[in-house]
Amino acid sequence: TGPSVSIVGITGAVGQEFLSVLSDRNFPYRSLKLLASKRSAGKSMKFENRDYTIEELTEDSFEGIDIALFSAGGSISKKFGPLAAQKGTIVVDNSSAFRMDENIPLVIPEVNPEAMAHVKLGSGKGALIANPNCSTIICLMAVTPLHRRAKVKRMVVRTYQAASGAGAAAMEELVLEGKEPTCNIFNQQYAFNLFSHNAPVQPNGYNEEEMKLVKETRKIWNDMDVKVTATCIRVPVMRAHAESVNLQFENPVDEDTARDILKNAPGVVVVNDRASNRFPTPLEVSHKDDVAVGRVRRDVSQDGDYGLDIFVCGDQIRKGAALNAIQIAEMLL
Ligand code: 2RA
Repeated sequence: TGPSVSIVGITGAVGQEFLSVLSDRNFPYRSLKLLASKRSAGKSMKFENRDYTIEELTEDSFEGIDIALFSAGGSISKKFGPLAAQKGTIVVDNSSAFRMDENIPLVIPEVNPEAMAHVKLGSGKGALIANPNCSTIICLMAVTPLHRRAKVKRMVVRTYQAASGAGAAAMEELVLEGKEPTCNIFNQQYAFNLFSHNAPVQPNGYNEEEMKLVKETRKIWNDMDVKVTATCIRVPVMRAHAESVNLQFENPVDEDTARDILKNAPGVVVVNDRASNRFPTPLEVSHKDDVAVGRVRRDVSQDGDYGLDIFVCGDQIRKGAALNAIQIAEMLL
C-alpha cells in the first residue's frame, strides 16, 4: 500500500536526507525508485534492509510513479518536472525552477497548506508543487504565527547561512583536519571567514538569495503589500541556517504574548533563557525537525508593542529542504 515514490538526485545531500526523513516518519511508500545522472547509475544502495540500484534519470523514469521528490538542480527540474507531471506524477520540487510560477503552489505545510488543496493523489492528474528556499522556510516558520496574530507590515531579515546550502563540496571545505583553508568553492576563503551570500548580485544591488526572501514571502502569505528586505551572509557553519528578524506589525503584540504564540506554534521550539544567555544555535538544531526561536524582545526603536526582534535557527537540509518536501507529500496521502 501507499504511493510509488521516486527520488531525483539521490546522490546529493538533500537526496540522501529524503531517505532519512522517509524512514524516520515511516512514510508509507509502495515502491521506491532512486534516480540520478548517468554517472551514478548502476551503483547499489541499501535502504530499510532492501537493496536498490540507482537508475539513470530519463524521460521514461516516471511511468507509474505517483510522487517524485526532486532535488537535482533547476535545469533538471525544468526539463523533467513538467514531463513527470504530464505522466500523472505529483512532483515536489526543491529547486527554484517553479517557485515564482503563479500556477504552481509554493508550500510550507504549517503555513499555507491551502495553496495545494487542488492537488489530489490518485486522481490520475499530475502536478508540480514547489518547496520554498531554505531561508524562507526557516524564517516563515517562526514569523507566520506572529503574522497571523498581528499582521506583519515590514520584515527585515539578516541571514547567517550554512555550508550545506551550497552543497556537499562546500561542507567538505570546512573539514580542515590540520590542512590549510582552501578557496575551491567560493571566490574567497570560507573557513574562519564570512561573506555576502554567493548568489549572483542583481542590478538592484540585492543578491538572488535576498530577493527570494522578498518574493517568496509575498507569494506564500498571499500578501503583495508586505515589505521585506534582506541581507544574506554565508558563514562557516555546517548545516543549519540562523536568521535575525526584525518585525513591524500593524496591530500590537507584546513580548509575552509573542513567546506564547511561538511556544504553541507547530514545528517551532522556543529557546529563550535570558538568565543563562542561552538562545538558538545552528549546532543545536542540526539534524532536528523543529525550527528554534529565541531573543524574543520588543524592538525599542518602535513605538508601543508594534515591533519585535527574534532570532531563528533551522536545519537547512531537513526543514529547509527534505523534511518540508516530505511533509508536502504526506499531505497528499
Ligand atoms: C543556500 N539557497 O544558499 C541555498 C539553499 N537552498 O543556502
